[in-house]
Amino acid sequence: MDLKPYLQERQQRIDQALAASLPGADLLPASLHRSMRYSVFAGGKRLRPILLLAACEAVGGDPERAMPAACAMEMIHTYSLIHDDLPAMDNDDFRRGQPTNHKVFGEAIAILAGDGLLTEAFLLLAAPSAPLPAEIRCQVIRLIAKAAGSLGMVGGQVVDMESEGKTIDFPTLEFIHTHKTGALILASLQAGGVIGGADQSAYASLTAYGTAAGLAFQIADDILDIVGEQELLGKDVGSDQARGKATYPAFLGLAEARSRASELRDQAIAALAPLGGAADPLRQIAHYIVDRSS
Ligand code: GRG
Repeated sequence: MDLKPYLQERQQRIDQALAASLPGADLLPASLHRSMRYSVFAGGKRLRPILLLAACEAVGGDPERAMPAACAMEMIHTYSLIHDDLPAMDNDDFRRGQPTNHKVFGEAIAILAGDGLLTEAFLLLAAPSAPLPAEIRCQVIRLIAKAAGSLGMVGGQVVDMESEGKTIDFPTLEFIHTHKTGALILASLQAGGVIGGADQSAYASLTAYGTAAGLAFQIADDILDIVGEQELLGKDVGSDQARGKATYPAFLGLAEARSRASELRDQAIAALAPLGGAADPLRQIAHYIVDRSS
């Protein structure tokens, strides 16, 4: 299969579903809804929803049934980026090639847009229009909530903030990476699997893939912060070093970090063996995660 058209087609379908799911830009309060939509449609890669749909398909499920969960995942991811860019956190001016949300709408609306997106995601997951049995729906809500909350992404963000400018050990670095970034990626795989009807063995394959791919993604992100092109990334490069952030390349050196990312990619792909050809998109996405330029 050719990954580029596959990704483009998925991005388009996800964008359409997101546009239909989010409150309209003219709905009151329009400032808030415009701000939520601004960041959601600022040009993200849609990696997490694409993984969620691909995981559903890999276990023989219908990806359309997984679309509300895919949109919810992108809303949560976008909220995290809006909040991460705030002056109280990374204080970034650009994201996805556009001025950050608080630069356009002001800090208070940016905070509330993040809150709105997080809440909207769970509204979507709980909505009766989502074509899922109640038990599956609850399982998906639980695993996404855990991944996004203090035991997952938010917890990873806190340890990351508290580690800035300090010397940390390697297990702490891995904790930050697996929680701040890895948790949502892993939950995307698991949620897609649950919606697609994965049995225990298929769920274990997706979990192993998601764990390895999530860490590989963050290592690739660390590497891009050093060698990436600002124009392609849509954000400043070199910011990790400027902020004294611990990263894989800072710990291992660039070459070793690259080889660790490749190792994790191979581990992720190996974990998919029991799923056969239906998991081909996930295999290709593992390559893309490590070799991407943005
Ligand atoms: C503020 C609660 C809270 C959490 C923030 C995810 C996160 C936690 C912060 C983002 C900081 C960051 C840039 C981490 C690096 C990995 C990452 C999540 C990159 C952005 O994800 P992409 O590349 O972005 O998938 P797009 O724009 O393509 O969706």
